[in-house]
Amino acid sequence: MSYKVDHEYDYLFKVVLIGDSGVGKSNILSRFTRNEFCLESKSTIGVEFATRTLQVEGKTVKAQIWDTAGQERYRAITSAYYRGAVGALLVYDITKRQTFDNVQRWLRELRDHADSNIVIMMAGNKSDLNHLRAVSTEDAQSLAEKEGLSFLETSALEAYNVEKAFQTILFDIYHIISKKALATQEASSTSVPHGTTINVSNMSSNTGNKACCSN
Ligand SMILES: Nc1nc2c(ncn2[C@@H]2O[C@H](COP(=O)(O)OP(=O)(O)O)[C@@H](O)[C@H]2O)c(=O)[nH]1
Ligand SMILES: [Mg+2]
Repeated sequence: MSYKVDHEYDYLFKVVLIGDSGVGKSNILSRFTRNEFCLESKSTIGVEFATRTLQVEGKTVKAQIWDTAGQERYRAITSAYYRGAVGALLVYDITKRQTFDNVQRWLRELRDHADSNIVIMMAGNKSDLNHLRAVSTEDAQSLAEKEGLSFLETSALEAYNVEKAFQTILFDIYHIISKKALATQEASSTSVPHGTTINVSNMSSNTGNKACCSN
């Protein structure tokens, strides 16, 4: 008799989507995980999370990306949303200045609720609407530098830089994790052995996906 051990990935990384309502978080997620885009906003019907598996430096990484179901509108995101997250994509809308001004508020939220080593990428979404631009790339770049964030402009509509944004986050997380693992190995080979758990893959996945776009 044989049995199959379910090891379809080497790492599972939880990444949260945050940012004001209407900036395009759900569409960034559907673009990345299903290559879909919805023109109408369906902010009340959100997914809990969606996953996509990809290769990072020869390892199979499963990205579990969490989306809000519109709670951000009421500033009511709970700490459970951030629990276990190793990455965050903080999205604003390049055509709405207020959504960029609120980036600081989202960073405070991350500081309060998320792991201090969380990898953060800021994304200025809707780059296809350049004619309506209200936030310059330079302003965003200097904020990103000041706050130590990665930064890209994206378009969920045109599938521009969405893939790259997630790849960058996952790559950065992978590097932090593999450095930690190396440090642990070195420490255990030079001193009394002790176990260290790198907590990246023990999130429960009893919550299911709900479709955002049914078309
Ligand atoms: N032009 C354009 N519209 C977008 C883009 N991403 C999202 N939208 C639109 O912006 C609205 C809000 O998107 P949604 O993903 O629901 O935002 P969320 O509230 O942050 O999840 C919807 O009408 C989308 O069609 C984009 O890259 N370009
Ligand atoms: Mg949404």
